[in-house]
Amino acid sequence: MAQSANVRVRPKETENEINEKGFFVRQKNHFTTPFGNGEGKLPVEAGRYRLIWAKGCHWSNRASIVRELLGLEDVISINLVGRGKHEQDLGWEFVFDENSTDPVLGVQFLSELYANGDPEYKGRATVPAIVDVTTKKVVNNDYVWLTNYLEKEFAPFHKEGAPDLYPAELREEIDRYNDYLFDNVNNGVYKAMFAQSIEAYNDAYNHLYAAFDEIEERLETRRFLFGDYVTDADIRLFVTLARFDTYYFKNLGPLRNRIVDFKNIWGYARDLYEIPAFKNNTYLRDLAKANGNKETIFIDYNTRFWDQIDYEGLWSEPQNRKEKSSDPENKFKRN
Ligand SMILES: N[C@@H](CCC(=O)N[C@@H](CS)C(=O)NCC(=O)O)C(=O)O
Repeated sequence: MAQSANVRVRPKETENEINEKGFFVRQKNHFTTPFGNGEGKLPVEAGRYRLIWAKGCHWSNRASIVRELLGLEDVISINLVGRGKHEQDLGWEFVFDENSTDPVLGVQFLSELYANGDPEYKGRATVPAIVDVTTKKVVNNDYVWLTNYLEKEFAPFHKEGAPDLYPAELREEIDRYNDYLFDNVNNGVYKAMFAQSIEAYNDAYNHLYAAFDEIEERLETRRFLFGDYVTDADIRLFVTLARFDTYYFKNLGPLRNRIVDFKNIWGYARDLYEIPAFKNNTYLRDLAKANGNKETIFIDYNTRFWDQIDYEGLWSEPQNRKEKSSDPENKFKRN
């Protein structure tokens, strides 16, 4: 197939997103127009948007979980991207579709949809991306607020009895906690993994484990981060936890603890994994999948064992987190 002029070679983080001290400084989200009613906002409509995400990417996994928890499957369509093999790195591609082409949007690479959204865009074409199917343009890639838009602005389209993941009385507190999670955990792992100086690495590593210690303590008395019910903050934490022992550990160097070593955090992660929307959107085996060469000596752990480990079985082992709740049979506050 002839390649569209809109396909871009992927710019490298190590060339564009590292500061003079070796710290990773993430590129800014480019498409940040909020959803809502009124001028300058993206209209909230059913059938107009498509969520593009990737199994490995926790920023986008958040949105795929929330979409399903809220019953928005018929309101916002969805598709997955992956990596294809090309001489140059061309970034995310619709590799799971026939002819590697998204059947609704008719393109092969995510960068084409970014270029439709802004021909001058020079950054990495990232997921999550929300595409307006009427224009085939990326209209929002603001992973920071995306789940909150689904929770708040798309409320008229939620299924009956959908969970209230972003209760009005907790919003400020959830936002503050989400910022903390972002700096120390969600982006904390990336700060460590992409650090180009040992100073930057140690700084990120120390913040990450200090946050895990705080969370472990918090979860001693609460079933979920904000008490008896799952909120937006739990989804953000879960998606990083799911990748930690399966995938991130390889690039994090010697670990102080794995997730399974934290009594509360590990029980909490499994409590969430029991919920179908979490499980359906968490591809543990794919996260761990390795493509190292088994024929050589000194082979990394995942290359040797990923196909022997029953990740789903491990994550489905029983836990007793119910004990921490005053409403043990319900994980959600419902509207
Ligand atoms: N939009 C954010 C965060 C989302 C993000 O980093 N997504 C990653 C996957 S987890 C991605 O899509 N990367 C594509 C690429 O780097 O080519 C960013 O621009 O940094």
